[in-house]
Amino acid sequence: MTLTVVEQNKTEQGCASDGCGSSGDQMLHLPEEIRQKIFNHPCYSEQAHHYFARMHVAVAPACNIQCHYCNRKYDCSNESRPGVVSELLTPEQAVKKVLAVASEIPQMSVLGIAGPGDPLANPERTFSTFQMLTEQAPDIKLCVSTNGLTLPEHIDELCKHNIDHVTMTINCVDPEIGAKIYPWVFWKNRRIKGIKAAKILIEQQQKGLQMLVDRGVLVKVNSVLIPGVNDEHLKEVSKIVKAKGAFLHNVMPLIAEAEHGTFYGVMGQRGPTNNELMKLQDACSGDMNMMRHCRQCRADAVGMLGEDRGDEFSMEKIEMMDIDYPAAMVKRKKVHADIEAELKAKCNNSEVALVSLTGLKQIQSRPVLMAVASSGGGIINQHFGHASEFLIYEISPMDVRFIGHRKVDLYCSGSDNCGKTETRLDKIITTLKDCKAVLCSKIGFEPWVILEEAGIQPDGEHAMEFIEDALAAVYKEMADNGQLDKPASQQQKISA
Ligand code: CLF
Ligand code: SF4
Repeated sequence: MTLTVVEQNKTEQGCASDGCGSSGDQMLHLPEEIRQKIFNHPCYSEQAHHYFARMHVAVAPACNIQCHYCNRKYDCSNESRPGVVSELLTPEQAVKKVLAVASEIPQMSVLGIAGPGDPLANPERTFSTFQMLTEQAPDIKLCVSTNGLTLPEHIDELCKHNIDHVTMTINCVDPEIGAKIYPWVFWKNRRIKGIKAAKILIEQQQKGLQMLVDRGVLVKVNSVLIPGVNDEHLKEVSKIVKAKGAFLHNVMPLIAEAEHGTFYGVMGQRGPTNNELMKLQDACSGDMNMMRHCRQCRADAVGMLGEDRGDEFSMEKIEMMDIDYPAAMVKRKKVHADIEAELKAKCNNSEVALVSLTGLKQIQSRPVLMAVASSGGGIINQHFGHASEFLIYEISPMDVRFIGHRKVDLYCSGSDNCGKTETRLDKIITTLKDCKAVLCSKIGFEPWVILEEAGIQPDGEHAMEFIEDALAAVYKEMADNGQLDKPASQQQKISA
């Protein structure tokens, strides 16, 4: 059974809740062929990211442009948070690593090449890796991320390898803005600077986007939000790429720290606040599907989005592993089928949440934000003290909407750090200060009291429940207790 059946079920049952995945709305209107392409891709489907993992192999060291937010020593900021890749791999090593990870983590469904430079500035290494994987691991989706400069000349090769997911980073469509982001591009054996360089890059990106869409390849556009440089302009970018047929837009916050040695970092260019990011994503969402669950992964990331199990798969460890990939494929098929069955159960179960929300529609309750501690599976399964990030949802009488994640320092990271827990809790409270409640599997007495004093209701009552159902239940309880009362005239979308 495939997710398509699950999605059909949703339609038949009138299941419009995010209980069937926050991307449910996005998926419901999609043709069958596209749903098949995205249902197990953790980046293209918000729902899938709770269940399926991805990995990157760092085979592409060189780059053909310079971005002001990138330092060559660090991972490509297009797809990675700054941090040196642990090992640069040859294509042969990369394939070995992919087979090892796919055997050990059967829910790993996608292999992406995203750096540490630009994959298409290293075409031999990139395509040789894809070629070997197509032959040896046909059950793994292939994905690539690029700055787009040489995309048009590589489209035939990409299609030959059956790559139907391409991410392109497009930060602007105006060369004057581009000149503030890209000091140079390397084009036809020459280094070109300023507005002329940005113009070439923009033209190549737009041409590449059109060519991919014409061939039926799904394109996700990543944009780095740089306050004061392209913040307002990204709304225009979103409109244009949507009109050209891009499938998804992922607006990511600039990461700029002086210690990364990037131009922006050294010059003190700040990144956006949570609120600025949320506002811009909402402003763009009128025109296209927005990705809100990106974790800005490293170019050698392994595991579920938000986790990195790279250390378990160093080449030294992989050399010691005995990999039987045909046997692994049988196991992987079963695991993927089980996930689909679970998604179906979840979809049916979400009827309960729908009923709760429907009941609330008569109540003039305001939308609120709530935070959730989850380590995956779409359920509340993490101790408050073990959460390194919280998922943030907006709950209203109309729906439960995923709006992003916020990273925090672990509240509880072992006895050596016990003295620091107070400061950490202060920071967590600052990060979650606009949330009405925080749902987790368990929470200690001390943080409970302090959170409550800060106006954030801790909740450990919904451990192992589906996130959307639990949020709907807590919201209903708060509304019943009069904690959300507010005249309709004063209601306002929190993230608007
Ligand atoms: Fe990797 Fe990118 Fe493919 Fe995903 S990541 S190449 S589309 S498989 Fe995903 Fe990571 Fe965000 Fe990228 S969460 S940084 S969007
Ligand atoms: Fe760095 Fe990626 Fe920009 Fe190249 S495209 S300069 S690797 S961020």
